[in-house]
Amino acid sequence: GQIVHLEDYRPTDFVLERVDLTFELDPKETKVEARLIFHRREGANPSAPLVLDGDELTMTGLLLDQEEIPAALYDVLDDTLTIRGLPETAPFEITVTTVLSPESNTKLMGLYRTSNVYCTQCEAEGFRRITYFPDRPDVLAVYTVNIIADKATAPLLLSNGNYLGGADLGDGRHFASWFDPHPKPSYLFALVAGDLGVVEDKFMTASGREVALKIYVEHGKEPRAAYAMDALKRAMKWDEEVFGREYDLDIFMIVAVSDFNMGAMENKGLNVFNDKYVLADPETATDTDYANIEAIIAHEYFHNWTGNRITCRDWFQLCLKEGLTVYRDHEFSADMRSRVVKRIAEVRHLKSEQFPEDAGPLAHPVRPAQYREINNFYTTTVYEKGSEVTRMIATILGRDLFKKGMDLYFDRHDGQAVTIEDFIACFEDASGRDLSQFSLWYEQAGTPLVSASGSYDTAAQTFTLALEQTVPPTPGQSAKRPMHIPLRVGLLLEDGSEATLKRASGADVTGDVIHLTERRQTVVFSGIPSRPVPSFNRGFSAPINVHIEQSAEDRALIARHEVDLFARWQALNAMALDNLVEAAGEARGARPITCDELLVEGLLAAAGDDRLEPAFRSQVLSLPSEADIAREIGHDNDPDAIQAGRQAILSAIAASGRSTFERLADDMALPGPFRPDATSAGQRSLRNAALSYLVYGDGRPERAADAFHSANNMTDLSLALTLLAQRFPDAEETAEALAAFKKRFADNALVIDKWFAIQATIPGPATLERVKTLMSDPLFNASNPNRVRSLVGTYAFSNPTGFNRADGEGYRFLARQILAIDPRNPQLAARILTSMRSWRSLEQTRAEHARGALKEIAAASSLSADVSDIVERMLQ
Ligand code: BAL
Ligand code: ZN
Repeated sequence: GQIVHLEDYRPTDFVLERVDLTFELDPKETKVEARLIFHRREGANPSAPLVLDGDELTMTGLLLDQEEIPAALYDVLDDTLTIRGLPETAPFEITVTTVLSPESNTKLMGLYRTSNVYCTQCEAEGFRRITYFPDRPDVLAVYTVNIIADKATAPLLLSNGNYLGGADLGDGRHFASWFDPHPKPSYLFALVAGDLGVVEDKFMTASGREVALKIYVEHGKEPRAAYAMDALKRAMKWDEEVFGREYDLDIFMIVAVSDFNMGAMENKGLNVFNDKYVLADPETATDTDYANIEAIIAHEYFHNWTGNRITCRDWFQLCLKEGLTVYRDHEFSADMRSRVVKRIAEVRHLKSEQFPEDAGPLAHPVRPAQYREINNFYTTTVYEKGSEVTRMIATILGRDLFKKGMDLYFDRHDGQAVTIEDFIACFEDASGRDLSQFSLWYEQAGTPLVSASGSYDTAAQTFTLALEQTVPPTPGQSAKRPMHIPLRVGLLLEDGSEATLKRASGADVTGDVIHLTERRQTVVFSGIPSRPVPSFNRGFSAPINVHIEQSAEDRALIARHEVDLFARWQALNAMALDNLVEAAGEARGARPITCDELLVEGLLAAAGDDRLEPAFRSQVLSLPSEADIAREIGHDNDPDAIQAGRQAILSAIAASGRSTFERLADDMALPGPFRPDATSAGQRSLRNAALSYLVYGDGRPERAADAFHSANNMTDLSLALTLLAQRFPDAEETAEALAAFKKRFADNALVIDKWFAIQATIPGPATLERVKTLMSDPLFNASNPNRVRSLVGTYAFSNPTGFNRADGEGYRFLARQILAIDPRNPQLAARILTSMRSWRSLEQTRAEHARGALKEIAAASSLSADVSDIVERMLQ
C-alpha cells in the first residue's frame, strides 16, 4: 500500500445521492447488484472521471443509466474502477454487478460466512470488497437493501434501518427489503442472513417512541444474551439522561457471531458483535466478562450519535468517533459501577497498553498525519489516549461548559462528516477559551513527562511547585512543543488534612487544576501553615508520566488521607513500583531482596479497611505487573529478573499479611446464588486477591485446588485454575483441574478460550512446548480469531518470561505463526505482531533474537500490507 497523507484530503468530484443494493446470497457465488445515483459536485472539473474503490472483486456487469458502458470508457485496475465520459451536471445511475464467494473470504472483511451465517464487516475499507464504490467516510448516502436467499438455511435477512417488507419467491428462496433513512458512509453498512435465535425486548424513548430491541444469537444460546439486553437498555437510557441523545430508528439489532476480527461493530441499527462480548451466564462468564459486555454494548450503542449521526471526514479523524465514544463508555461504566474503581482500571489499562505503544516504534499521534494501512490504527492511542484527551477537555472546561460544547457539536454537525478541528471549535465557541495549544494533544505523539519539585518557605508560608514538561521524541517527530497539561493537585498537611489552594503567582490555577502550558513553570501557593505533601495528577487528570522526588513516608500519608481515592491507589502503586524496580535490580545482581515496610503497612491498612469498598481494596492489593515494571525500568530489561524480584515482594507481603488475608477470605465469601452486580463482583475480587496471597504464602496447591472444586461461578473457578497453573504448573492437582475444566466446558468455545489463555500465561521457558501442543488440540481452531488470540496472542502479549525466552525461541515461534496467519487473515496477524512493540527495551541478547525474528518476517515474500507496515515500523 501507498502512504496516505492527511494534508492531501480533497472532497470527491461526485456526490452520491442514493444507493440500492440487491444481494442474491450463495455461499460460493453471491451476486451483488449496486445501483448508485451520482451527480457531479458543483465546481468540480466537468471532465473528471468517476473513480471507485474495489478490492479482490469480480465484476460481471457495468451500466450507465441501464446501458452497457463501452469498454473504452472504463478501466479496471487492481483496486479501482475508473469511468469516463459522465454527464456534466445531470444525475446519472451507475449499476455495478459483482460476484463474491463469502465462504472463501477468510479475511473477515466484506461479506463472509461464519457458522453458516452470512455477515459483513466494512470498517474501515471492507465495503470495497462487496462492490465498486466511493469507499470513504465522507460519502454519505441513503441505502435501500434487498436480500434474496435460501429460505431454509437463511430464514433471517437483516440490514440497516427499518424493515420495509419481504415475500416468498416460490423457488425455495425469499427476500426482504430494508431502508435506512439516515445518510451514512459505507463503513456502517451491514447485512446478516442465516438461522439464528432471538431475544426481544423494547425501549421507550424519552420522547415516547417505542423501539424494538433484538439480539440474535445461535439457537440455544438465547438465555446467555439476557445481560447484554439489560446493558443495552441501561445504555439507551443513560445516553438520554447524560448526553441528551435519543435513538432514531424503530428497531435496534445486535447479532453475535463467532468469527470476528474486532470486539464489535457499530453498523447503523445493526451492530455485529464478537459473541465473546454478548454471551454471559454465571457458569461461563467472569465478572470481567460481564463488565466488558456492559461497556462494549454501550460503546457500540453510543456510536449511533458519536460516529454514525456525526461521522469522520477521513480516517485520520478516527479518534473523533473512537476517543469520544470510549470517553462516553467510560463515563457510563463509572455511573453503573464504582467511579474510582473504574478509573483505576482505565489507568492501569492505559499504562500497560498505551504507554508502551507511545514509547516504542509504533508510536503515533492520537490523530495520525499519515498511514499505510488504516487497519493498523485501531490502536490504544487512538482509542484510549483519545478518550483521555476528551476527558482533559472536560477537566479544563468544567462540567457545564463541556456539556454546552457537546450539545453544540451534536447540533451543529448532525448528518455531517467532520474533523477534530470542527470538534474543538465547538468547545472553543461554547466556552470562549482558546484551545489551540491544547490541540497539540492530537498532533504530538509520546507520553509527556512532568518533573515536579516542591519547596516550602516556612517564614513566608508559601509552597512553590517547580514544573517542567518534556515530550519524548517519537518516529517522525523529533522536536516537540510544550503542551497544555491540566494537573489536578492536592496539598496534604502533616495531619492528613488538605491545605486550601490559594495561588499567589505563577501558572494558572482553577479549582484544584494547575494549567501547565510552558516548558518550565512555577506556581506559588500562599497561606500554607506547614510543609505540605503534594498529591499529583489526582484522578489521572492528564495521561502523563510524573517524576517527583517523594519519600515513602510522604506517599504513605497520601495513601492514608487523600480525599481523592484514586490518588490513594496511585500513591501505593507508585510505592510498590519503586520497590519492584529495586527488587528486579537485586534479583539480577543475585543480591538479597528487601520489601519496604511502609509499602506492606500501606497495602495491608487499605486492604483491611472495611470503610473502603472491596473492589477498591482489591485494586490496592493487585501489584504492578511484570510488564509495568519493565516499562518503568525502560531499557536493558531482563524479564526473568523482573519476575524473580516481583515474586520475592509478593512472598513478603503474603507472609506479613497472612492474618488479614485469612480474615478477608472469610469475610468476603458470598452466600447465596451468583449475582453479577458491581458490589458482588467487588467482594469476589477482594476475596480472590486475598486467596492469591494465601496460596502464594502456602507454597502448596491444596488451597487453590479446594477453591477450584468449591467454586460456583466462572470468576472463582478461573482464578483458582490460574493460581494452580501459574504457581504449580507441574502439580497433579493442576493437571486434574485442567482436565476437569476442559471436559466440563468442551462444547463452549468461549470458555475453552480461557483454558487456552490460562495455560499460555504459565511462566517460564517450558510454556512454549505447551502452547505448541495446545495448537494441535482438537478444540483449537487456527482460523478462528478468538482461539488464536487466546492461545498465541496471550502467550505473546501476557507471558513475559515464557515468550521472552533467553534463547529467542518464543520470537521465532511467533514469527512462524504470523507468517502462517497472514495469508488467511492479515488484520489478525498484524495485531498479534504488535506484541513485540517493546523489543528494543530488552537486554541485548533477547533484543538481538527479537530483531532476527522480525527480520525473518520482513524478508518473507508476499506479506500483507497490514503485516509489512507493522514489521517495517518496528524495525525502523
Ligand atoms: N468501530 C470499530 C469498533 C468500535 O470501535 O466500536
Ligand atoms: Zn468504537
